[in-house]
Order: sequence, then C-alpha cells, then structure tokens
Amino acid sequence: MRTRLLAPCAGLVSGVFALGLAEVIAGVVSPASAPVIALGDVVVANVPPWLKDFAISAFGTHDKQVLLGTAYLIAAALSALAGVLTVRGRGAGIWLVLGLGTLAALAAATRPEASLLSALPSLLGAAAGMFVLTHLARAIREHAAAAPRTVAGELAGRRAVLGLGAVLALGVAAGGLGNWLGARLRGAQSSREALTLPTPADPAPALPSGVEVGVDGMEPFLTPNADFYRIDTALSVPLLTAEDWSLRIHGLVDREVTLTWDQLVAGDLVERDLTLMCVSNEVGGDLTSTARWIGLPVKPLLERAGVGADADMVLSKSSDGWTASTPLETLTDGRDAILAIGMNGEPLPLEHGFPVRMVVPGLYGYVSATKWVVDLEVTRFDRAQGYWTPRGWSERGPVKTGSRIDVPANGETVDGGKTVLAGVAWAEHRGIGKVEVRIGEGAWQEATLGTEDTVDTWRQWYLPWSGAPAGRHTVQVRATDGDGAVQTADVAPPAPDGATGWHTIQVTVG
Ligand SMILES: Nc1nc2c(c(=O)[nH]1)N[C@H]1C(S)=C(S)[C@@H](COP(=O)(O)O)O[C@H]1N2
Ligand SMILES: [Mo]
Repeated sequence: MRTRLLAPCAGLVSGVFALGLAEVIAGVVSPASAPVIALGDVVVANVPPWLKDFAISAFGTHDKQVLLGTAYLIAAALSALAGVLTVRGRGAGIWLVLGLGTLAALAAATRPEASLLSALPSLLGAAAGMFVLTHLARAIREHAAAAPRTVAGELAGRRAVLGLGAVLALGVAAGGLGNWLGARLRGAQSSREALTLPTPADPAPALPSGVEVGVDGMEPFLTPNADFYRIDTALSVPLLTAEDWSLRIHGLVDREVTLTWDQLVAGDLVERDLTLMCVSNEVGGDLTSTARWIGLPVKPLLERAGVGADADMVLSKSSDGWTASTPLETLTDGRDAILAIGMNGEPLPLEHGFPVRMVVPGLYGYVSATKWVVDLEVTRFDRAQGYWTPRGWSERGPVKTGSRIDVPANGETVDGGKTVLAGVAWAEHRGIGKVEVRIGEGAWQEATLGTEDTVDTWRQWYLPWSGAPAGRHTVQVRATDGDGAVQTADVAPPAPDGATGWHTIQVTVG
C-alpha cells in the first residue's frame, strides 16, 4: 500500500466519519443543521436568478439532488486534500477541517429556526474528523517509516487499511442512523399517518365527465401526489407535526389571531380543484400539476383579525423562513384562497407542505403557495418583500395564459394516415375559452376542448390531424383565456414574472 494513496483515503474516510457523526447529532437537534444541508442552504439563498433558472431548466425538479451531489463531491475533494496535508505533517490539513466545520456551524446557527444547538453537529463533526484524521495520519506515517517489505511494515500497512475500513463503515452507518433519527424523532411522518382528513363542509362536485380528452400519452387531469411537481428551497424537508402546528396572523390587524390544528379542522372546510404553476416553468415545461385540495378559506380568518385599511399584501412564511408576498385582494375577492391540509384525498405529503400550506388560484406558486406555513403578516408591498423578490423576481406574479402540446412529443415520428394532437392550456382564474393549433404556415385551427372543471384548473384539448404529407412539420399552439385575451407570441424567459411565447414542436410524418 502506497502512502501516496493512503493519505487522500485517510482524508476521505475522516470526512465520511465527521459528516456521519454530524448527521446523527443533526438527527437529534434538527435535520437542517447537518453541515452539508446548512451550507447548501446558504448557496440556495444566494443563487442569482439566472443560475436558479439554469438549474431548474437543466435539472428540473432534480436541482436539489444535483446541488447536494456537488456539495458532497466538493466535501470529498477537500477531505482528500486535508488527508494529504496531514499525512505530510502539515497543520494546514487540520485547520482546513476546523475551518469548514466552523463555516458550517455558522451557517446552521444563523438559519431562521436555529437554536444554539444548531452549531453542534458541525462543531462535533469537525472535532471528530480532526481526531480521526490525526490518528490515521500517524498510523500511515508509521507504516511508511517501517520498511515496507518487512513483516512489521506489512502488519502496519494492513492495520492502516483495516482502520480506514472500520472508520468508513462507522461513518456511513452513522449517516444513515442520523437521517432515520431525524425523521422519527420529529414525528412528522407518524403525525401524518395518524391523521384522518376531515370531511369538508363544502365538498367539490365529482369531476365532470370529459375533462380528460382520452388521448394516449396525456397526463391525468388530477395529478397523483407522487407525480405532482415539487419546487422549494428546502434541502431538508421541514418536519412539522399537526399537533404542534399553529398559525399566527398579525401585522396591520385589529387583533392578532392564532390558529391551532384543532381549530383549523373544526372550521368550515372547503374542497377545491386547483392547478398550481411555477413561475420558473419554461414554455412547454412540466412545472405545473393539478390537485383536489381540502382546506380552510383564508378570507374569514383575515376578517376575524380585522385587516387595516392601508394594508395591501399578506406575507406568508414557512417554518424554515421562506416567504411569499400575496396581494391582499387575491385573498379577499372571493376566489378560493385556502390553507390547504388535504391533497387528492390524503393529508399533504411532507414535501408538499405538511401539515398546512397556502394555495391561491391565479397566482404563481412563489407568491402564494407557501408550504409548511406558520405565519401570515398583514403588511404592504412598500414595507416587505417575499423571498424571491430581492433575488430578481417580480413582487407580483399572476399566472400568464399558456398552452402546451403533449402529444406527440417534440421530434416524434407519427403516422400520416391518422394521428391526433393534444395537450393542456391554462389561464388560472380566468379560464380557457379557446385553443388553436397551427401546422407550418397554415391557418390556425380550433382544437376541441375537454370539459371545463373550474376556471382555476387547466383544460385538456385535442385536434385530429390526418392526411398530412410526409416530412417534417412545425406545430404550434396558442390559447385564449375566458376573457377573450389571446396568449402572447412574445418570447420571454421565466424571470422576472413568467415565460411567454407559443409552444412549438417539430413532428415528422412517416
Ligand atoms: N416553504 C416554501 N414554500 C414554497 C416554496 C418554497 O421554496 N418554500 N416554493 C414555492 C414555489 S416557487 C412553488 S412553484 C410551489 C410549488 O409547490 P409544490 O412543490 O407543492 O408543487 O411552492 C411554493 N411554496
Ligand atoms: Mo415556483
């Protein structure tokens, strides 16, 4: 065994051990205080809009895994470096570990929901890492000093390798234990499993027949929870329980209101279908899904608190400090803005905001759909900002009219004899009046619409297409909303307030 190879391995192994131990402690303290999560959160909070845009368009809803993967790769490289430095007898290796641990501890301790304990995982992890690294380095140096071909040298080498393996296994096991502990101790999963959703006082009618156009390859009208798109800044899902949840309504109000879980479920719950859309959705993108939500209307709650005459915004906040700025009028003009607890007949999944999130028809998620919501501050746009506004996104985010071709897929070859074009269109809270399709430079042809569920949900469409000549064709779609406004052809990127332009695909007729 060469020292040259053992040194970076010792660093890596110490790194795994340090992070594993930190995970266990974070499992007890709070999952978000784990060093890589805490540092990753700082990165997420400071990404420029173009980079967030790029990450979402390149990796979609896998942006988190990519970020975490990158973070672990960097941690691995730095650990290896610390190993090499330490084995060579340089103090810089140990200082590197201490520096990283301190940075991560600071990041964890300055989180919105942090306590003094939040610094512990990184500090103790770093201490353990320094201890293990120092000892491994010494063992490796002894091995190198002994003549490698002697029995003593062989033994020292074997001992070094065994030691590395044992520490590595311990670290990995600790990491797994930490994650398991985190989920159990906070009880979010068991709280969710123990719940039975209350029956809404005002249930949604059965889905009208014909909301699905019945074309192969189309998504279902209601998106199963497991397939519902997910976007948020939380590298580790906030773990709340229904029993401990409460919501504070304050700010420009006559009286503060605190709502507990029991009070929420005892209220007049409504059930509503609503399509949610992310402002980062590119033209033709899939960051939109539809669910049947159960929740408590926001309006009567605000009335109970008594909203001041000069208020024009509600800043909703999640347990991990994320915020959304929602125009007050969209919460009081009679549309179905709700504090949702149910999603397609189940309690909210943890990653979709358990136990309570907000949804507001007609607004992009970043200005309305706060998950893990715990605080509503009645305020003004000239006094407060939502999370994404100082990061280059518009303070208001009404959903823009849009449409998408789902069948056939872009670049697909179809049978010219008889085929069908199909997709979805949306104009939340205005509804869809018309969808038109154009093939090449031909005339716009009106598609057949699926039955409307509500003006707050997307609408499927289809257009039979037969007798097309062989070759490549461009297909475009545009929608007209319920007020008669045609979807704009102007091409705009997602930032700052939503992408526009007509979805255009290429289809080859075979
Ligand atoms: N707490 C919290 N809520 C959040 C976000 C977030 O980052 N943190 N992202 C918002 C954004 S940008 C969107 S598009 C929707 C997505 O909701 P979903 O993940 O349930 O689809 O959640 C919104 N609510
Ligand atoms: Mo979003």
